[in-house]
Amino acid sequence: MTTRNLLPLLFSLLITSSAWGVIALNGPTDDWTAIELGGRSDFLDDEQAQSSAGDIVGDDIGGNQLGFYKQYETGGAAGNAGDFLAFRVRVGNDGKAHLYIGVDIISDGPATGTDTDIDFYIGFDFGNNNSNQDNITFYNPGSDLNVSPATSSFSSEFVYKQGSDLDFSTYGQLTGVSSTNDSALFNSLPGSTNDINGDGQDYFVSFQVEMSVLNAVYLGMTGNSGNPDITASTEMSFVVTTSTNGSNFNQDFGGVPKDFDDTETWSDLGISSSTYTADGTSPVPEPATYALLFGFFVMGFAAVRRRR
Ligand SMILES: [Ca+2]
Ligand SMILES: [Ca+2]
Ligand SMILES: [Ca+2]
Ligand SMILES: [Ca+2]
Repeated sequence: MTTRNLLPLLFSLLITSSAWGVIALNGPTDDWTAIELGGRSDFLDDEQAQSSAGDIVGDDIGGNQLGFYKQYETGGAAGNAGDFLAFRVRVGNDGKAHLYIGVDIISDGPATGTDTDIDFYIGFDFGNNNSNQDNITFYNPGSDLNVSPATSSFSSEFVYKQGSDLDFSTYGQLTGVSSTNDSALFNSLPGSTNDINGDGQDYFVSFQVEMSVLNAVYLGMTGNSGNPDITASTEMSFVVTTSTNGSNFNQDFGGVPKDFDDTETWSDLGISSSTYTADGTSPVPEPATYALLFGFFVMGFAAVRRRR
């Protein structure tokens, strides 16, 4: 299915959305689920290109001001109708850059196992000196493996929202970090700041997409039409990157410092996020954790039997 003949489908989805779970994009971080990348937010001032824009910033593990968040709101209708999935990334300043969230839908791989490639990207062009429109765009990965920074690219795209749309601010916002949107600042937590990397006020890049559209893109544009619908309980993991040119990943990779081996896979680099359900607020336990829990259960059962 090409991008063009996907449009009528998306349009019909838009006009049939009856209940709306729109998310307040500038709400406090306490309303969001903080997600670590490689066990942290990211490093500071670790951009690849000669530009200070697009630096993903945040506290180390366990901090109060992390760099990457998600949020889910159900529209109350059947299935994913009216549901929204939102992302928020903290960047060092409001310079012009392009943000990409890579999404791997878990367990849509070959029957022999779980795939680890990125199924699609959602991009947001931002920046207060941005002469282009602040589009929110879905991207179909290119024909490369899409399992590492070096093997990732784009092919087709579908522009979801344009900066000129009258309702754009409902879908995408670039807002300075303040006590309004950062709960650590609001609560005056020790060490909290609106400028983690020391170059002036940090900014939140926040955007949301309707789950019905995300699902239509996943099934249609990316050629996953044989797979189940993406719903609130669908498991997924994320990578976060920025770019200064909008055509390849040339700036910051969430979770790794400036110098790293970009031929290593996202998972070997440790910068794929943990797995979350679309609406999850904590990671899905990994199979090994289930095994450990089962082990404790068996041991506990044996202890009970011994006591009898
Ligand atoms: Ca960074
Ligand atoms: Ca800053
Ligand atoms: Ca996948
Ligand atoms: Ca980085």
